[in-house]
Amino acid sequence: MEPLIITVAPVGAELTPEQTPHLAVKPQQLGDVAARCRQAGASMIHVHCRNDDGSNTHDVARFKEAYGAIRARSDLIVQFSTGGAIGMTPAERAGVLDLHPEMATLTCGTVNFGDDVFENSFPIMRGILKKMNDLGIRPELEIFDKGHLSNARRLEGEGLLTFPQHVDFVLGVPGGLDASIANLCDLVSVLPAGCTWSVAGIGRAQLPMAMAAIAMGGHVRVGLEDNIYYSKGKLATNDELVARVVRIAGELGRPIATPDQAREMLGLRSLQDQARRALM
Ligand code: KMH
Ligand code: ZN
Repeated sequence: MEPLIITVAPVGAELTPEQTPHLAVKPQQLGDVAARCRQAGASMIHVHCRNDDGSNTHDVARFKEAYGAIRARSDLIVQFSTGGAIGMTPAERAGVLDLHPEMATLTCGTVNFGDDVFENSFPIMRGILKKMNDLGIRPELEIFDKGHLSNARRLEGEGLLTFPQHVDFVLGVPGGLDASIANLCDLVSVLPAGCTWSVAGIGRAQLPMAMAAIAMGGHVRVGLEDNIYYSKGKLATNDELVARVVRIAGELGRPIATPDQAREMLGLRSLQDQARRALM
């Protein structure tokens, strides 16, 4: 079976330091999480940043520090969030692309998000995607609802996106598509040919969605951004969540992708190639 790409999403934008002591707030803490998760079997990290007081920030300098701290401690694929937090402007969300991360998310439509609205109108999506295209940054398409795939097809029709792409199904957000095996199978059945996909189940759906993806040949996202518990009432660390996926994949005979294997599978440049280009 194809090696399994495990993405860790350790920070997110909604989690507060009061909810868990394991939230990485400072860039050095993010570097530490990256090292531990790499050791546990992750090949990609999805990055949000916080100020020292735990509040959200999409400050470019803070992301630069975080990128440096992650790279100093690991060879993980670094994927920046352009979703940010509710209330951030599109320009703020896209500003971190100037740091040339290897990948960045593109949420493919507006979705209710608890009592809030996570706004991704076509003008917002076009703006973020154009910037990614100009800078040569590969998107990961975030799909919170089935119609988001139709939106991605529309962006393809406008010439802003070509398929196949790497897609992440975020299932179980209150306001988005429920996390169920039936919904996951339905989404996979309408994916454009050749796409790779992962699933991020929210809350207690994280583990069953991961198990389904391993069995179906998809890939997995885990981490505190989506779920803070290891089991009922027991807080998790990010590396514990990664390690559990590795164990289950082992039982199912699915090998784990190294970051460089994952780069090859996703059509990204190797770290060596990136370093060579940086010197040119
Ligand atoms: N925090 C959510 C509003 C992403 O990172 O691309 C958006 C989010 C998606 O987390
Ligand atoms: Zn995110």
